[in-house]
Amino acid sequence: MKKAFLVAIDRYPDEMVRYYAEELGNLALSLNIKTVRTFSQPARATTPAYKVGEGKLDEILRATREDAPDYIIFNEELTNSQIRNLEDVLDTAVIDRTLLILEIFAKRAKTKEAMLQVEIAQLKYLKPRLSAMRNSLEQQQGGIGSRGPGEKKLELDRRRIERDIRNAETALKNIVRTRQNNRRKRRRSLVKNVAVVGYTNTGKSTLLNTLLQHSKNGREEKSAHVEDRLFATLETSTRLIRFKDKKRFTLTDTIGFISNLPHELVNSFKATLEEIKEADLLLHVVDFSHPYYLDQIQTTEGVLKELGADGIETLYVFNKIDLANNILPPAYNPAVKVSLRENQNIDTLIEKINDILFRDDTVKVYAIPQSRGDVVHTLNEHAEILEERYDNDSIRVKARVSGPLREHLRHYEI
Ligand SMILES: Nc1nc2c(ncn2[C@@H]2O[C@H](COP(=O)(O)OP(=O)(O)OP(=O)(O)O)[C@@H](O)[C@H]2O)c(=O)[nH]1
Ligand SMILES: [Mg+2]
Repeated sequence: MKKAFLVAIDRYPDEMVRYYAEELGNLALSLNIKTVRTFSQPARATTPAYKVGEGKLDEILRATREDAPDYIIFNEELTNSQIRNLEDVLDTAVIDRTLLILEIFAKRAKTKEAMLQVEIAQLKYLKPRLSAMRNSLEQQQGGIGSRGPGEKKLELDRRRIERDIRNAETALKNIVRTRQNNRRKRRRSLVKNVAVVGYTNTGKSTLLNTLLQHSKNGREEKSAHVEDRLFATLETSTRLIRFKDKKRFTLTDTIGFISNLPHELVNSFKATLEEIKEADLLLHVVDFSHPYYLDQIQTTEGVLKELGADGIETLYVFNKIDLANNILPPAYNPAVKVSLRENQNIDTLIEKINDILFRDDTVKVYAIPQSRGDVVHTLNEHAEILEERYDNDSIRVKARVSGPLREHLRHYEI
């Protein structure tokens, strides 16, 4: 296992700095990098050349002589010249939070789509930092970096990077187009869409699995991967959920968010996260046992805003009440408290989802010509049928129908 020093820039109250440093330590750990020392630097003493002040730089330098870390990891993004200056003085590879997160995503990405998105984000991060990254993470681990000294080589690499970005973007566009077509088909099928969002490791994939267990077709659908680590999920995946009374909707599990999520990543994942924008309802999962759950909610809402997905109706799911059962914060409403792992309060959760998603369902009567078996079929598929009888050459159906379905069948309403 490699060793690292962490450097936290102190912009928050003490306790919170410690927590964010711990989160950074966990991120490093998922790349098999162990934190051996943590330094914190008050924000007011930072300098443009080194990020840290000179006193702190000296302290870190002395410590590197004792511990010889493989990396020095900063909790904030660094510029090209800061990385170069720091590496010159410290003679150790310097990594920032962004590069660390990008590296984790790169390691975990499984599908072609996720891999392309990460590649684009990495290249965009790398482009302005080419000259500084000579000691960086990927070089030692055989990742994407291939840079050498000398401006001439550098120019060449920059052009190559631009070309690689363009190629990856084209490939991604093609994949995304296919997904969009599939989504459009779903739209046409009059099924509502629900997206699960939230900070990483809060229980989003567990929520998908829990709802699948309560779904009539639960056994036919594949469950999601759950793990106690940051960024266990790196791709969006969608399942069909069927409750009683023909109440059906699609449920999409998404990538978790984290504070200071790199912009390059948010941008390149925008295509995948489009599904959030098109959702009729967001289930915002919160780890209620986390000391900074309120900050995590704000981080998540910040990213949603960046994606243009704010303003979508949201049900807050305060999870892990088996660990901590707090009083619900009134600002986040409607909300439900659950333990997804211990199956506490799941009925209430399902009831609330139903209430919101199907609240505009109303009872209508239709007269459908017998020749239009397809229309009767649509009703049978999507609506709760209350009464059905033959009336001369038409079929009369009384059913509870959703808004989009009402629109679709307006012609037959009586
Ligand atoms: N104690 C407790 N743990 C839970 C509960 N729900 C989920 N977990 C655990 O929390 C961890 C993360 O769960 P996931 O469902 O993978 O979380 P996620 O939000 O999908 O995480 P990412 O995909 O990494 O963003 C797992 O170890 C779960 O078993 C709960 O109600 N109580
Ligand atoms: Mg997950």
